[in-house]
Amino acid sequence: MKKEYTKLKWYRFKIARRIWNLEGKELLAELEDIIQDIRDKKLDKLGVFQLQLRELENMIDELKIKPKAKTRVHDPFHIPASGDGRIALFGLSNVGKSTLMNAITNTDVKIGAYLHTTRVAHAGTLEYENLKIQIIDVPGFLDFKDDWGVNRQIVRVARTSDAIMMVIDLSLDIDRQYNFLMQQLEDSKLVVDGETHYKLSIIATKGDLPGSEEKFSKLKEITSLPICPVSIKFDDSLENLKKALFEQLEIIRIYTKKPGQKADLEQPFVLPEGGTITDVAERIHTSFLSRFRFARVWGPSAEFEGQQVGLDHTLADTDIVELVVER
Ligand SMILES: Nc1nc2c(ncn2[C@@H]2O[C@H](COP(=O)(O)OP(=O)(O)OP(=O)(O)O)[C@@H](O)[C@H]2O)c(=O)[nH]1
Ligand SMILES: [Mg+2]
Repeated sequence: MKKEYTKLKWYRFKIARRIWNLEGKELLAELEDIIQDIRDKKLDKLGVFQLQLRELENMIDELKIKPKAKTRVHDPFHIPASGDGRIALFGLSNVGKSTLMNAITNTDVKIGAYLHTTRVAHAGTLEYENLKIQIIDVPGFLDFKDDWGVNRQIVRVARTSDAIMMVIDLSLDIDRQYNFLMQQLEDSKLVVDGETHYKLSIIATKGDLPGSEEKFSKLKEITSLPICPVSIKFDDSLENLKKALFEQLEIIRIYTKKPGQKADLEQPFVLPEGGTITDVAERIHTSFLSRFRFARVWGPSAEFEGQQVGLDHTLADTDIVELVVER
């Protein structure tokens, strides 16, 4: 089962990158192509892929029934993807989502000591050790009658992200927030029977306020999800958060070098965890696969510096790779 999930996780990584910036007919065609690919590779025989297939089919249905707009309407929740991964915030109003967003990205979203300050989605870029991580700040969930469809839009942002961070305020009622957010995840089928293929974890905010420690202990009791406690007042906690966000993406950075030259240590190739030499070769140029002779690896995945490896060698974060190909 674990193996199947890893396979699905990988596959989702590829899907996300294929459809990120597509809309309308292009998106429809790509979705159909992905479904075909799943069937061709017989992945639909694996239980965990069933839900993925249904999700893709639902997306196609939605696209097909959507009446054609005569004029292009600006959708304040549609944010084209950019960077090496995309993370959505997911929480009630006034819990500190925008405050965090401003603290860790290049954006300046309005913050308010009252409810429903943020009305549309905002994107910001978190620069973390040569990676650009896109963070999407959304309005807080409406926990009363949602006449405007805001909750559905928040879910849509989450669905197009690689990871979802539930934001829980440590100065408020923990059970109520947690149960409400879990309910939203289940209602929208982001979580089904307690299982999810979204990378899900919790940011616990306002750790500086009185009583937050007890609330944090309580939160740990009621969930097995990873929790990152933060306070806008503690810089260390914000640094921890950046690291947690990176880890949540489950990606690795691979630096390449040409034979006889120094490695480029600024522009990594970004692969899902478990990526191999094949993935790097494919990214550089398709011809690199057919011309491949061997590779040399320096870094965490190498048994010794400059180890000679083949195409199926599994890489680790911050490895340096040199590919030797036939001329
Ligand atoms: N003490 C303390 N207050 C915080 C912290 N983070 C945010 N706040 C305060 O919480 C209030 C709400 O912050 P926002 O960032 O606007 O909350 P939000 O989740 O974006 O709210 P909506 O946009 O309405 O969904 C503001 O008054 C912030 O100053 C924190 O770590 N500690
Ligand atoms: Mg906000």
